Amino acid sequence: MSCALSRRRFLAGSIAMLGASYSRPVWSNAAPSPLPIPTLIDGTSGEPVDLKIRSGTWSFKPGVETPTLGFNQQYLGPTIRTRRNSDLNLHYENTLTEGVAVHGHGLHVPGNVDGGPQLEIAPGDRWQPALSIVQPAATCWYHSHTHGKTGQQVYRGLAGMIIIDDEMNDSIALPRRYGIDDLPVIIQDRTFDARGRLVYSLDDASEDGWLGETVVINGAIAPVANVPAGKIRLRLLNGANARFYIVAFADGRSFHKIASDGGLLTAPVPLTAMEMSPGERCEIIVDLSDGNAAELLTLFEDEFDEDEEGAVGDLRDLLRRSKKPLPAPSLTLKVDRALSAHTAPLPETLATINRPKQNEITRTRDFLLAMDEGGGKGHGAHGGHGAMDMTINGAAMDMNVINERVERGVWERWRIRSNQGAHPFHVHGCSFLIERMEGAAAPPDQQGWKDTVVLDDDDWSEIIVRFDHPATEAHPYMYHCHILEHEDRGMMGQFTVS
Ligand SMILES: [Cu+2]
Repeated sequence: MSCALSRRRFLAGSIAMLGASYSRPVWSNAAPSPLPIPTLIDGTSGEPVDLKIRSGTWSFKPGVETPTLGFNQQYLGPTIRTRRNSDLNLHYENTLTEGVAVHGHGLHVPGNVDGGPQLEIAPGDRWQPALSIVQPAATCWYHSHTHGKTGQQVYRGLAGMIIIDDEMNDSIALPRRYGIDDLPVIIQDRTFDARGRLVYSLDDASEDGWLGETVVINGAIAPVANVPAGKIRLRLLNGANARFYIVAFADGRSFHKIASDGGLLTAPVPLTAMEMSPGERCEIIVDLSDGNAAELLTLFEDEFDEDEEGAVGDLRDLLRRSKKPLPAPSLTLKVDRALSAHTAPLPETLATINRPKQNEITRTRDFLLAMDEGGGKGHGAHGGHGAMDMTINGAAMDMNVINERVERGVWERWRIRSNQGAHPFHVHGCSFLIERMEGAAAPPDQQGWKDTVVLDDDDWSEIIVRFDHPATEAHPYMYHCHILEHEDRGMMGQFTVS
């Protein structure tokens, strides 16, 4: 069978000026929409943060309304700002007619406040998790994790960003003015019908998951943000259901990656392009002090041919071999010289990351993510026509089965691979370190704290992980593929920490 998910590993390298012409989308005659900036809610005071799960309508295409879901707002949710060593009290209210579970993705919190599928909020009910934030500064997010419905609920809009600050982040010269030079950038792709309304069907999703045709950034198609003529921090979140992106700028300019899923890297890593799999976050700094607009590209990785050598260092070469023309930019950063700019040099060092010694890693577990022909009997309710069985270590997700039992506070090595294709493997309740990725040593920009790792069928990806919080049988943690249609079809397991 075809396996569009298998792909060469994209390695960022030097990129010359692209100078490529791209086809502008048909709606470019309309004035570009400004980048929507989700409302910022300060959660550091300990006062409850009210998050009403609601239905709404949203216009992705001008003049066309489509039914959506959101937290407080019509689509997506507010950005919640919190801080290490503070309490974050969330008050969810589910006003929908269906149940919703909301997971704090990337948070180091116990299983009973983690928001896995066992913690579904019934229609009309409330859920008030009290979170102690004990982890370093990071960009995290919250999103639907409802059993069998995660894909459609996230697609309709149930996702938002969480920003954690700490003293380390405060002490170094980084842009930090939310909505001015520190921008949330939630990347998703959506498919629309002829009338411009959202289309989604788990049953009709391919084996690769639901791949949208049009990229939306914070819910807007090809928006423009006016920014100062200085350093701009983008908190990129791949919030797509299934799409792997290659992120770059149209003029090939370099940028610095400063943080991965779980926080700051040890030092900024210069890149001209990078891969982002579903669920991942990357904070980057791009310098606009030259006054030129920067056009952010989010290329669909699956539309690029495999490279026999397994690496691509030049985006021009990648584009030459692509099956489609270079897409229009997903986001344009336009310089407004009237805004005061962050121009301080980028710090040479960022965070300290203490890796455990090899002899501290006491146990190894192996995970095989598998897609097999079988009529979808592994998850009959969402099998669909010709759906495949989606399993981890031979078992589809079963709410009544604990698949692994982990000891608290002990380092483990987890080796993960698939029987076909690439998958982003996400683990709840922790940040981990990548030792090997698809058989190779982790590249410098993947050597920081992570909660999602890409794996494939060629070789093992290996992480070292430790859990510092409890997760009981009643409220276990999850590990799963973050292609949401794979998750909803059963590619997920449960584990306790005690
Ligand atoms: Cu998967």
